[in-house]
Amino acid sequence: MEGVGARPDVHWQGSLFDGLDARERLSFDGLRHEPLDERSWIDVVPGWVPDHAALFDRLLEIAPWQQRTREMWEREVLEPRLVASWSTGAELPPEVRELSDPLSERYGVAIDSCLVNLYRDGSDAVAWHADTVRKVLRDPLVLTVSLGARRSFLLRPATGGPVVRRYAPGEGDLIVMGGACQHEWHHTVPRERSASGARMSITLRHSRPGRSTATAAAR
Ligand SMILES: O=C(O)CCC(=O)C(=O)O
Repeated sequence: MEGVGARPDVHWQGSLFDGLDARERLSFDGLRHEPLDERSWIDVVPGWVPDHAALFDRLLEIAPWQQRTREMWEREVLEPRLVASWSTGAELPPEVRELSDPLSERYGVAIDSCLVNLYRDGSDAVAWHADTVRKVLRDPLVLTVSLGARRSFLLRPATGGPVVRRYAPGEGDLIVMGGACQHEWHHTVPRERSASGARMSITLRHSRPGRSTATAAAR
Protein backbone atom coordinates (compact mmCIF):
# COMPACT_ATOMS: atom_id res chain seq x y z
CA MET A 1 0.00 0.00 0.00
CA GLU A 2 1.39 3.43 -0.89
CA GLY A 3 0.58 6.48 1.22
CA VAL A 4 -0.50 9.45 -0.83
CA GLY A 5 -0.20 12.03 1.94
CA ALA A 6 -1.22 15.48 0.74
CA ARG A 7 -4.64 16.32 -0.69
CA PRO A 8 -4.95 14.56 -4.07
CA ASP A 9 -4.79 17.12 -6.86
CA VAL A 10 -8.16 16.51 -8.51
CA HIS A 11 -11.01 18.84 -9.35
CA TRP A 12 -14.75 18.74 -9.67
CA GLN A 13 -16.92 21.81 -10.06
CA GLY A 14 -20.34 21.63 -8.34
CA SER A 15 -22.86 23.83 -6.60
CA LEU A 16 -22.70 24.59 -2.88
CA PHE A 17 -25.76 24.24 -0.69
CA ASP A 18 -25.90 24.81 3.03
CA GLY A 19 -28.10 26.02 5.84
CA LEU A 20 -30.27 23.02 6.85
CA ASP A 21 -29.41 20.54 9.61
CA ALA A 22 -28.61 16.90 8.80
CA ARG A 23 -32.12 15.49 9.41
CA GLU A 24 -33.75 18.12 7.21
CA ARG A 25 -31.24 17.90 4.43
CA LEU A 26 -30.92 14.11 4.15
CA SER A 27 -34.45 13.20 3.13
CA PHE A 28 -35.60 9.77 1.96
CA ASP A 29 -38.65 11.25 0.20
CA GLY A 30 -37.29 10.49 -3.28
CA LEU A 31 -36.36 6.85 -2.50
CA ARG A 32 -36.98 4.25 -5.24
CA HIS A 33 -36.94 0.58 -4.18
CA GLU A 34 -35.91 -1.58 -7.17
CA PRO A 35 -35.92 -5.40 -6.83
CA LEU A 36 -33.20 -7.17 -8.89
CA ASP A 37 -34.91 -10.53 -8.34
CA GLU A 38 -36.84 -12.22 -5.50
CA ARG A 39 -33.85 -12.08 -3.13
CA SER A 40 -31.87 -8.95 -4.01
CA TRP A 41 -32.75 -5.29 -4.27
CA ILE A 42 -31.39 -1.78 -4.79
CA ASP A 43 -32.62 1.43 -3.16
CA VAL A 44 -31.80 4.68 -4.92
CA VAL A 45 -32.22 8.20 -3.54
CA PRO A 46 -31.22 10.75 -6.20
CA GLY A 47 -29.46 13.81 -4.73
CA TRP A 48 -29.62 12.50 -1.16
CA VAL A 49 -26.80 14.86 -0.05
CA PRO A 50 -27.71 18.33 -1.32
CA ASP A 51 -24.40 19.95 -0.26
CA HIS A 52 -22.38 17.21 -1.96
CA ALA A 53 -19.76 19.57 -3.37
CA ALA A 54 -18.75 20.82 0.07
CA LEU A 55 -18.58 17.24 1.37
CA PHE A 56 -16.42 16.21 -1.59
CA ASP A 57 -13.94 18.99 -0.80
CA ARG A 58 -13.94 18.24 2.92
CA LEU A 59 -13.26 14.52 2.49
CA LEU A 60 -10.60 15.23 -0.09
CA GLU A 61 -8.90 17.28 2.61
CA ILE A 62 -9.27 15.03 5.68
CA ALA A 63 -9.30 11.42 4.42
CA PRO A 64 -6.14 9.31 4.85
CA TRP A 65 -5.72 8.57 1.12
CA GLN A 66 -3.71 5.54 0.05
CA GLN A 67 -3.12 3.72 -3.19
CA ARG A 68 -3.35 0.02 -2.49
CA THR A 69 -1.57 -2.70 -4.41
CA ARG A 70 -3.13 -5.88 -5.68
CA GLU A 71 -1.62 -9.11 -6.95
CA MET A 72 -2.32 -9.70 -10.64
CA TRP A 73 -0.70 -12.41 -12.74
CA GLU A 74 1.91 -12.88 -9.97
CA ARG A 75 2.81 -9.18 -10.03
CA GLU A 76 2.00 -6.41 -7.55
CA VAL A 77 0.08 -3.68 -9.37
CA LEU A 78 -1.31 -0.39 -8.07
CA GLU A 79 -5.12 -0.26 -7.80
CA PRO A 80 -6.45 2.31 -10.26
CA ARG A 81 -8.10 4.54 -7.62
CA LEU A 82 -7.25 6.01 -4.22
CA VAL A 83 -8.94 4.72 -1.06
CA ALA A 84 -9.29 5.86 2.54
CA SER A 85 -10.72 3.56 5.15
CA TRP A 86 -12.03 3.58 8.67
CA SER A 87 -12.27 -0.08 9.62
CA THR A 88 -14.56 -1.71 12.17
CA GLY A 89 -13.78 -0.35 15.62
CA ALA A 90 -12.26 2.93 14.37
CA GLU A 91 -14.20 6.09 15.14
CA LEU A 92 -15.86 7.42 12.00
CA PRO A 93 -15.20 11.12 11.34
CA PRO A 94 -18.16 13.48 11.99
CA GLU A 95 -18.56 14.10 8.22
CA VAL A 96 -19.21 10.36 7.75
CA ARG A 97 -21.27 9.97 10.95
CA GLU A 98 -23.61 12.64 9.65
CA LEU A 99 -24.45 10.23 6.80
CA SER A 100 -24.19 6.91 8.63
CA ASP A 101 -26.43 7.87 11.59
CA PRO A 102 -29.62 8.48 9.56
CA LEU A 103 -28.82 5.43 7.39
CA SER A 104 -28.30 3.20 10.46
CA GLU A 105 -31.62 4.40 11.80
CA ARG A 106 -33.53 3.91 8.55
CA TYR A 107 -32.07 0.51 7.66
CA GLY A 108 -31.78 -0.93 11.19
CA VAL A 109 -28.06 -1.73 11.05
CA ALA A 110 -25.12 -0.43 13.10
CA ILE A 111 -22.84 1.04 10.42
CA ASP A 112 -19.32 0.59 11.78
CA SER A 113 -16.89 0.86 8.87
CA CYS A 114 -16.34 3.08 5.87
CA LEU A 115 -14.26 2.87 2.72
CA VAL A 116 -14.04 6.02 0.62
CA ASN A 117 -12.92 5.59 -2.99
CA LEU A 118 -11.57 8.36 -5.20
CA TYR A 119 -11.76 7.82 -8.96
CA ARG A 120 -9.41 10.61 -9.99
CA ASP A 121 -10.48 10.55 -13.63
CA GLY A 122 -12.01 8.19 -16.18
CA SER A 123 -9.01 5.84 -16.08
CA ASP A 124 -9.68 4.92 -12.44
CA ALA A 125 -12.08 2.01 -11.97
CA VAL A 126 -12.98 -1.08 -9.97
CA ALA A 127 -13.50 -4.47 -11.63
CA TRP A 128 -16.51 -6.78 -11.26
CA HIS A 129 -16.73 -8.07 -7.69
CA ALA A 130 -18.98 -8.56 -4.66
CA ASP A 131 -18.05 -7.18 -1.25
CA THR A 132 -16.27 -9.50 1.21
CA VAL A 133 -18.67 -8.63 4.04
CA ARG A 134 -20.77 -11.46 2.53
CA LYS A 135 -18.42 -13.92 4.26
CA VAL A 136 -19.64 -12.73 7.65
CA LEU A 137 -23.25 -11.75 7.07
CA ARG A 138 -26.00 -13.46 5.16
CA ASP A 139 -27.69 -10.38 3.75
CA PRO A 140 -25.33 -7.44 4.30
CA LEU A 141 -26.32 -3.96 3.27
CA VAL A 142 -23.72 -1.91 1.39
CA LEU A 143 -24.69 1.75 1.37
CA THR A 144 -22.90 4.09 -1.05
CA VAL A 145 -23.04 7.86 -1.32
CA SER A 146 -21.57 9.19 -4.57
CA LEU A 147 -20.03 12.65 -4.82
CA GLY A 148 -18.56 14.50 -7.77
CA ALA A 149 -18.75 13.41 -11.39
CA ARG A 150 -21.25 10.77 -12.47
CA ARG A 151 -19.77 7.38 -13.35
CA SER A 152 -21.40 4.17 -14.51
CA PHE A 153 -22.23 1.70 -11.74
CA LEU A 154 -23.26 -1.62 -13.28
CA LEU A 155 -24.73 -4.86 -11.92
CA ARG A 156 -24.84 -8.35 -13.36
CA PRO A 157 -25.46 -11.83 -11.87
CA ALA A 158 -22.45 -13.30 -10.01
CA THR A 159 -22.59 -16.19 -12.48
CA GLY A 160 -21.70 -13.76 -15.29
CA GLY A 161 -23.58 -12.65 -18.39
CA PRO A 162 -24.63 -9.23 -19.60
CA VAL A 163 -25.18 -6.11 -17.51
CA VAL A 164 -28.67 -6.19 -16.02
CA ARG A 165 -28.82 -2.80 -14.28
CA ARG A 166 -27.05 0.50 -15.03
CA TYR A 167 -26.85 3.55 -12.79
CA ALA A 168 -24.82 6.74 -13.14
CA PRO A 169 -24.38 7.89 -9.54
CA GLY A 170 -22.68 11.17 -8.59
CA GLU A 171 -23.62 14.57 -7.11
CA GLY A 172 -24.94 13.26 -3.76
CA ASP A 173 -26.90 10.17 -4.92
CA LEU A 174 -27.40 7.26 -2.50
CA ILE A 175 -27.42 3.62 -3.67
CA VAL A 176 -28.09 0.80 -1.20
CA MET A 177 -27.47 -2.82 -2.20
CA GLY A 178 -29.52 -5.22 -0.08
CA GLY A 179 -30.83 -8.76 0.28
CA ALA A 180 -28.59 -11.35 -1.41
CA CYS A 181 -26.83 -8.73 -3.61
CA GLN A 182 -23.33 -9.51 -2.28
CA HIS A 183 -23.87 -13.25 -2.81
CA GLU A 184 -25.71 -13.42 -6.10
CA TRP A 185 -24.74 -10.21 -7.94
CA HIS A 186 -21.52 -8.47 -8.96
CA HIS A 187 -20.98 -4.74 -9.41
CA THR A 188 -18.34 -2.61 -11.14
CA VAL A 189 -17.36 0.99 -11.88
CA PRO A 190 -15.71 0.60 -15.30
CA ARG A 191 -13.14 2.85 -16.95
CA GLU A 192 -14.89 5.67 -18.79
CA ARG A 193 -13.07 7.95 -21.21
CA SER A 194 -15.87 10.51 -21.17
CA ALA A 195 -15.88 10.99 -17.35
CA SER A 196 -16.28 14.70 -16.60
CA GLY A 197 -13.97 14.76 -13.57
CA ALA A 198 -13.31 13.00 -10.27
CA ARG A 199 -15.90 10.87 -8.45
CA MET A 200 -15.82 9.91 -4.79
CA SER A 201 -17.85 7.05 -3.32
CA ILE A 202 -18.42 6.72 0.41
CA THR A 203 -19.24 3.06 1.05
CA LEU A 204 -20.70 2.24 4.45
CA ARG A 205 -20.89 -1.24 5.96
CA HIS A 206 -22.00 -3.06 9.10
CA SER A 207 -20.34 -6.06 10.71
CA ARG A 208 -23.25 -7.36 12.76
CA PRO A 209 -26.68 -8.48 11.59
CA GLY A 210 -29.37 -5.83 11.72
CA ARG A 211 -33.17 -5.68 11.84
CA SER A 212 -33.59 -7.62 8.61
CA THR A 213 -30.18 -9.22 8.05
CA ALA A 214 -28.87 -12.54 9.36
CA THR A 215 -25.54 -14.27 9.92
CA ALA A 216 -23.81 -16.24 7.15
CA ALA A 217 -24.31 -19.45 9.12
CA ALA A 218 -28.04 -19.15 8.56
CA ARG A 219 -27.77 -19.39 4.74
O1 LIG B 1 -17.42 3.22 -6.09
C1 LIG B 1 -18.40 2.49 -6.01
O2 LIG B 1 -19.54 2.92 -6.16
C2 LIG B 1 -18.21 1.02 -5.77
C3 LIG B 1 -17.07 0.71 -4.86
C4 LIG B 1 -16.96 -0.74 -4.58
O3 LIG B 1 -17.67 -1.55 -5.11
C5 LIG B 1 -15.96 -1.21 -3.61
O4 LIG B 1 -15.13 -0.42 -3.17
O5 LIG B 1 -16.02 -2.41 -3.25
